[in-house]
Amino acid sequence: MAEFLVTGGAGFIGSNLVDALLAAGHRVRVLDNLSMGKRSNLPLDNPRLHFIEGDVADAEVVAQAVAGCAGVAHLAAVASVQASVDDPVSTHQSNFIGTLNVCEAMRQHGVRRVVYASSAAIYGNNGEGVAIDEATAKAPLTPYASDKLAGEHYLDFYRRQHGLEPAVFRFFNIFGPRQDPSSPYSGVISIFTQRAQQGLPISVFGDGEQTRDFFYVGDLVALLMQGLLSEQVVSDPLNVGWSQAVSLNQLLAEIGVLCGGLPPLTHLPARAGDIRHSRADNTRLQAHYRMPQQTPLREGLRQLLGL
Ligand code: NAD
Ligand code: UD2
Repeated sequence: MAEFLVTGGAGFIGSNLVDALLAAGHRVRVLDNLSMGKRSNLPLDNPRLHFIEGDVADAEVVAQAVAGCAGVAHLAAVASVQASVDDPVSTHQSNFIGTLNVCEAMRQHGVRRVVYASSAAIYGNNGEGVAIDEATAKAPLTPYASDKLAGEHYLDFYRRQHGLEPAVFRFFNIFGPRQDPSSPYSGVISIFTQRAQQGLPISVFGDGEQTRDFFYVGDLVALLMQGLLSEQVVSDPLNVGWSQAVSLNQLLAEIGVLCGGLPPLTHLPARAGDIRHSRADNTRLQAHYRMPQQTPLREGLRQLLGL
């Protein structure tokens, strides 16, 4: 069994990946600065887990964390798009310099495989209303999206120049246990389920007929594991979505069924710049990865609600 580094491993997606790697018998190092992640997301008493509290913007810390690993899942980032708009300079340290530090540390230490968390945000508003494929023109509209796209380009440079093996995934809307609901810009499912459980009013921006392609974190982890462990990986970036459109109104109906009713709904104006319909074309992903059996929305919500 090998040892893997998960940057951002104390966060939502990272900690779910850590659980899967440990369950498969591997050893895991986590590098996280706990800006969003929590110690309580990690099984710290597991002797196969080594937690390093540190910053991916610190090249020396990253080099130490990378040395001797079989591969890296690079998930550390300030995941809030709004935070990148409010503070582009500081988020760039985490979201871009952190990625460059990971590339450089891997080159130094001869580690090849890296799984990279890119985002549908790199497409901006392009492809709205159709299934978005990877050839869709890129339109990074925010510092967050620009850093993610730049990270993709740097990983490709290190692949060509230094033999890195990047597996690049462009996540659409991921949901599931441990997603933090505390900001207004948190994932809509984390906000709606928390408020439904607490009986607090729910704000719907617009008419609720906007659609998203929701992907359960456990299904994502199955793909990330393949990205880390497969003999070979395709270097082209791959969209991660089910190519299924679910409206917020459908989502609310599902949550209502599971919670035995919904709190009052308040309709507010649509968010400025909100994308009306976002759906992945996942043909390329299907061609290169063993797709997990889809966790249906209702089952994912059940897990999230602890039912
Ligand atoms: P998250 O905030 O729960 O996880 C990110 C983790 O990175 C946190 O634990 C945080 O403490 C850590 N971190 C942030 N800056 C750091 C730094 N400078 N040094 C070390 N650790 C740092 O968010 P998440 O949803 O689990 O996101 C994981 C990755 O997936 C991120 O790269 C994010 O941009 C990407 N992503 C997520 C989604 C989604 O739908 N959740 C969509 C697209 C892309
Ligand atoms: C997602 C990503 C974002 C970026 C973007 C790129 C998350 C959390 N956000 O934004 O980082 O990658 O995709 O396209 O993954 N809404 C409400 N009420 C609420 C909260 C949200 O109605 O309390 C609406 C919101 O206006 C939007 C939909 O729900 O229409 C989904 O919102 P979101 O923030 O979960 O995700 P999204 O797709 O806007």
